[in-house]
Amino acid sequence: MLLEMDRNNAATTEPDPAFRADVLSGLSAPQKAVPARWFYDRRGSELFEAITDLPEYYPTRTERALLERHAPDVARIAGEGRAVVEFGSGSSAKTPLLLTAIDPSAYVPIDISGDFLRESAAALSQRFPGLPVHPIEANFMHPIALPPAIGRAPRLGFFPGSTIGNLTAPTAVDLLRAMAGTLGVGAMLLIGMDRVKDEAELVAAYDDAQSVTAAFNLNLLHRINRELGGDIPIEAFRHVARWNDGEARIEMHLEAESDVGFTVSGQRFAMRRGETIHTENSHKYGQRGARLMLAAGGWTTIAEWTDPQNRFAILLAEV
Ligand code: AVI
Repeated sequence: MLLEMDRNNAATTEPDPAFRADVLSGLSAPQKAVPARWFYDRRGSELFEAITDLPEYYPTRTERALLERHAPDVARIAGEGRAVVEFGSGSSAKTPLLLTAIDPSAYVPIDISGDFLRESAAALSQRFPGLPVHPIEANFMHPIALPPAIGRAPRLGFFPGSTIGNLTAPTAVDLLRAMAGTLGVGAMLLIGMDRVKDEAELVAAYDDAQSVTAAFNLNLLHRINRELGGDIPIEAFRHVARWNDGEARIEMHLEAESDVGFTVSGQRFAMRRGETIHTENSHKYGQRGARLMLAAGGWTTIAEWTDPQNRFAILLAEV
């Protein structure tokens, strides 16, 4: 999964103005915060891949098992011959499970990172010879015109990984509406959503024993220092993952362990000991909450599958 690739990893390139603006305004707010999409430079993407293999991080393997088991059910309900449109396709790691079952008329992966997108689209074309693959490099938060070459077959959107959980409810609803706009009349959507569960299990998934998630979180400070000319003393910060029960979400923060001062892009910032930079929300959903959010986004849930421990769900919805 990759929301934002490292277009600015090299110290020689100009800083991304959007990254700079987000960091400077986020560090100036009373509760300091940097949007989670900036985690995914090259190192951050590697660390995220490592997270998905951790014993504590159950979502990836649970969703994979659900897709292995229930992709034929999806095919039975959705019917064959749909064009599959994957949002934030990244490495398209789970896609073959769906494509094998559904026998699509075309596959349209959409991702903001063009290089990554083309690489994984080429790999998929090799694996499914004869399947028309039309990668689109775009931000899927807004409706996107699909290529006319995919014809008028109804579409099946695919949004795995509980990536929706990284958005607040209003943004998630906007995204679901944009997806409905992109996919058009008669569309269906297969979406992965993480479940509310025992707090200890959730916190462990975001604060693992090997500290890979800590490295993922702290990598954001390295990125700020490298790309925005910062001098943040990274060793003065620690990774914190906490459950916010009122919002039903895991929050990740970077907490200052002493009073610190630093400069980013020529601007001075100060933090008191214990003060945090909020770096990520990962919302979890009950059955009702998941369906309500889909409904607010214009989708009616028509089927839902969970694992025996009800850790994760995949939902099939129609417009
Ligand atoms: C990408 N996203 C769904 C992950 C999640 O679980 O919220 C990102 C992540 N952050 C820490 N661990 C994984």
